[in-house]
Amino acid sequence: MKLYGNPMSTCTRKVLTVLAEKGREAEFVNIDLQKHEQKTPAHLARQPFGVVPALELDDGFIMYESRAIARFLDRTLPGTSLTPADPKAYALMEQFIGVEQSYFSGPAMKIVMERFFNTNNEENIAKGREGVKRPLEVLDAALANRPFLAGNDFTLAEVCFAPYVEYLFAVGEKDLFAPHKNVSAWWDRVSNRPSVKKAHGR
Ligand SMILES: N[C@@H](CCC(=O)N[C@@H](CS)C(=O)NCC(=O)O)C(=O)O
Repeated sequence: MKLYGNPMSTCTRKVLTVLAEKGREAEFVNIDLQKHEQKTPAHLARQPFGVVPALELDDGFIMYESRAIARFLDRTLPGTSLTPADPKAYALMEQFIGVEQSYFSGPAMKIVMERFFNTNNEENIAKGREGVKRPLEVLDAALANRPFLAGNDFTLAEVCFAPYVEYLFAVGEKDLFAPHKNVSAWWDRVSNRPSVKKAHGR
């Protein structure tokens, strides 16, 4: 199995987290985003939108889209499932993956990009900070009476949120989390998980 990705990429990190949870390694093929290797014909043949990651199985099956890959690996690799069997917990997991994708990661990355590349456009940062406010409030309320977003267990919902939260802390935005005690306690649990540490190069 080959994973075409970049170790700094949030989307690649979701896939790496699932592999680490399952105790599996894929052959990692580094796609250099600075050199635009994601736009080469060879990579476009695996990922027609010219981004990472893409997964290639030993039988030649190729797929892309980080959340789809995460679900596929969780379903096919042996080990503890990251998808709840209980239908309501499953619904909550999918709901929060939707929250991450639709409301959180966009504004979070707006902040991260400005800080990470030192462009520091304060207008963009303010928009990003405003954007993540409501999702963080919603997460905080959800985590008031359970340790993880879908219930008692770490699931693909945490896998999907972790790379963006990791970057917000890495670029010094920890004050965003200070008013949200439940989110802060949750992040303590999530960020100390060996799979999350490994996927994020810690
Ligand atoms: N929806 C895609 C998004 C992939 C994506 O945007 N990847 C970023 C890195 S996290 C990328 O390759 N950026 C390089 C570019 O846009 O050229 C997924 O979840 O896999």
